[in-house]
Amino acid sequence: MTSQSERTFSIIKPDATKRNLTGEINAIIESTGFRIVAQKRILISLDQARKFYEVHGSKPFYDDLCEFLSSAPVVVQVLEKENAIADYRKLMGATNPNAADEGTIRKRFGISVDQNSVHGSDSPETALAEIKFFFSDTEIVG
Ligand code: 3AN
Repeated sequence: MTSQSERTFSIIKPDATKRNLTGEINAIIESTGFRIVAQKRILISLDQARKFYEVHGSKPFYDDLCEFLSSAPVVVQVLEKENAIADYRKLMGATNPNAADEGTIRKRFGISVDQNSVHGSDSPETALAEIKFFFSDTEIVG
């Protein structure tokens, strides 16, 4: 990783993997300058999902969100690029696909505010914690 590079954590969510959109989403990610430096397709347990989304524990949508994330396979990824965290948030678009800008992943593929196809870290601290949650150092080969 060069000194200017930054890493962010991404999830291609169940609504997208079910519709066979992994390749299309990855093509967008790569064509906008991100390197996918680690990636695996996994089934997240309900317990893991609850831990991952702990910060939303008090929100009314927490239970549904955790059930959704563990309802079908997801693809977890580490993306690398200069300014990766902010740039991936921009590429994903707003949480609600209806409010997302044209050309964003959520505008293109998102179904609803919960089934919005992708997740991306929102800060350097979260990115580090989220990457560590799913990947060991030896799984990130650059
Ligand atoms: P983002 O993923 O855009 O950073 P967060 O972190 O506020 O959004 O919320 C995490 C996830 O919780 C969202 N990706 C979405 O799936 C779900 N979520 C957020 N707000 C709502 C809501 N009002 N109703 C249902 N699900 C929501």
